Amino acid sequence: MIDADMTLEETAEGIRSMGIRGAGRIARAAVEALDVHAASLPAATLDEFRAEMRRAADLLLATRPTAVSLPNAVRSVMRTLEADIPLDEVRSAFHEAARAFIASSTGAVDRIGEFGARHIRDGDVVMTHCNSEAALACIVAAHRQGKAIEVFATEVRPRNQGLLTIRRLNDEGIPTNYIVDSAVRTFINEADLVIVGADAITVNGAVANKIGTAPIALAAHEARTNVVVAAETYKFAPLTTLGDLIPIEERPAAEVLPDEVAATLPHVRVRNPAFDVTPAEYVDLIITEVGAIPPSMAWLIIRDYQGWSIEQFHRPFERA
Ligand code: RI2
Repeated sequence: MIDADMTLEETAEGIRSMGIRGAGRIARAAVEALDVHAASLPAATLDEFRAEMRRAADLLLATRPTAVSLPNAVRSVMRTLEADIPLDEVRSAFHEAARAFIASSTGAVDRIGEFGARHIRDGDVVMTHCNSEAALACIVAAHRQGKAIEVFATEVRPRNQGLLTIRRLNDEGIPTNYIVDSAVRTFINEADLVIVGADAITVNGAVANKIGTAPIALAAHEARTNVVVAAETYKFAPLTTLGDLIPIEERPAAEVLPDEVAATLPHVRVRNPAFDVTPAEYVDLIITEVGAIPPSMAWLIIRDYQGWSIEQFHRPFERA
């Protein structure tokens, strides 16, 4: 959901509470919020404008740590503030960059769908996990091409994003099996292909995605079922080239166990990581909007499509 009427604080809270979720949607919502905020800022000087926009960017960046789409998107628009030009021109350059990011982000999902559908054959059974617009774009495009496909979609404890997925699949008229997360190994032999999204992809091709993705990839590996990751180029994490790790968000315990139940279990600690990391060796292909690559080529995306270079390291926001 991108809502131009939401304030910066409302968007930040929406991302934090997962009312706005999904790595691509988070990125677009953050950029939209910055764009709206920039337009309403009464800043008199360029320095004032930059300072307030940095505060706004920091607020959004602090919401969720794992999806690298968020800092990548924020960085891509905040770069326009570095130009040494009059305030009015900086304002319009920022606005243009924000609109361009949002348009290219939605365009990327369509392209991924187009490319990804080519990997789904008539009669295939596809397993997916969580609710990824990029992964769903592939599945829906294959279905719209007239291929008779069937889907296994997981429930996705504890936030049940699987419900969003099965609603979408149902609306498209795609035959779908809804399974609990722990039933993945039971059904993996019925799947021809696994397609999932990504929150972050490291320079060595490892994929951070919704918790439960790594066990699916492991089961798929054992069953000799291909695992395809559908991810826009801005899901690749440039700072992993410098040795940074992907921070894995651990969300509130109450998402797993109600507080009143937890209160009766003083020796029990609930662990609730929102993501896990699938090693590159369990990923067959990453489909981006610029084509499909093996995970071992992740660095090329960071270098050639994000324009990442070590010089940027010292610029403002580069380590946001
Ligand atoms: P798209 C989601 O995270 C899921 O992990 C999903 O696979 C990933 O973002 C990518 O989603 P969450 O926000 O960008 O539900 O492909 O924690 O929509």
